[in-house]
This record gives sequence, structure tokens and C-alpha cells, in this order.
Amino acid sequence: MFPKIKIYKTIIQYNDRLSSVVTNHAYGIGVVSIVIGLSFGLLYYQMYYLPESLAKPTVSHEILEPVKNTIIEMIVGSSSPEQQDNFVPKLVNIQLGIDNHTIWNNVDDTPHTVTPDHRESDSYSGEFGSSGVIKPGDSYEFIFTEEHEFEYHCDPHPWMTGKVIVTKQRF
Ligand SMILES: [Cu+2]
Repeated sequence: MFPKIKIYKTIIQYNDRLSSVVTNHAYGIGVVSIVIGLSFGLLYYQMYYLPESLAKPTVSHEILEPVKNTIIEMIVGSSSPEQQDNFVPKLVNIQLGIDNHTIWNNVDDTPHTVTPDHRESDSYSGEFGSSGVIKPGDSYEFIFTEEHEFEYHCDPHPWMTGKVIVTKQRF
């Protein structure tokens, strides 16, 4: 009778040890997964997140705050296709660090847009173009920080067209 109990006891002890081994193993897998997860997280941070956050170029103070602004007016009567002048001046030559801060003022009594003919973006200021309409009395501003040459128009009145040429400072 007595040895039988001892055998049972041994089996129970063995079983206990086995289950603790299993638990430790599961715990080990958990730790390994966390470590792998963290490494991937770090890799992603270094390869994708970090370069993207550093992608915005540093632009000199002279270019971000030029000595003067370039002003373009959307004059009264621009919504009429018969009127020759709408964006005034129609062609602007802009120099970086001089007058690259550009402002379109709507002095007309009709809403207009400033929309590039083809997608145009500046690596500092982003996508060019007014989002939605510029209401009478409102304006649209854009700081060019790179050389550009493109044409734009007004969405509701496609006969309203203009051209922007941005060049480096000429001495
Ligand atoms: Cu218009």
C-alpha cells in the first residue's frame, strides 16, 4: 500500500515539474515575440518614419521671409470672358529671397480659385493651389522656396489664366 502512494506522489511531482517547464516555455516564446516585435518597430522607425520626418528641407530665413511680397489681384469683372485682364499681373517673375512670398487677392465680387494647370508642389510649402474658392475680399498665399515655372487658372472661369516663374536670386 505504502509504495503505491509513493509512486503516485512521484508522478504528481513529475507532472508539476513538466507543467512548469511548459509554462516557462510559453513565457519564453512571449519574451522572444516582444523582442522581435520591438526590433521590427525600431527598424520601421529608422527606415521609414525617421527619413520622412526629416524630409522637409531646411530653408533659409531670407527665402521664408523675403523683403517683399508679390501681389496678384483678381480684378473686378474677371468672371467675364470678354474682359481681357483677370489675374493682374498675368505673368510674374519671382526671385527667391526677394519676392517669393506670393499673395493672390480677390478684389472682385465673385469667388475665384488659383489652380495649377498641372500638379505643382514645393518641397517646403507643399501642394500649390487654393483649396476651394477664394471669396471676394479673401486671399491665397504661397511661399515658393524652389525654382518653378508653371501656368495656372481659375476653375469656374477657365479663361482666367496666369503664369509664375520663380528663379534664384540674380545679382
Ligand atoms: Cu474665377
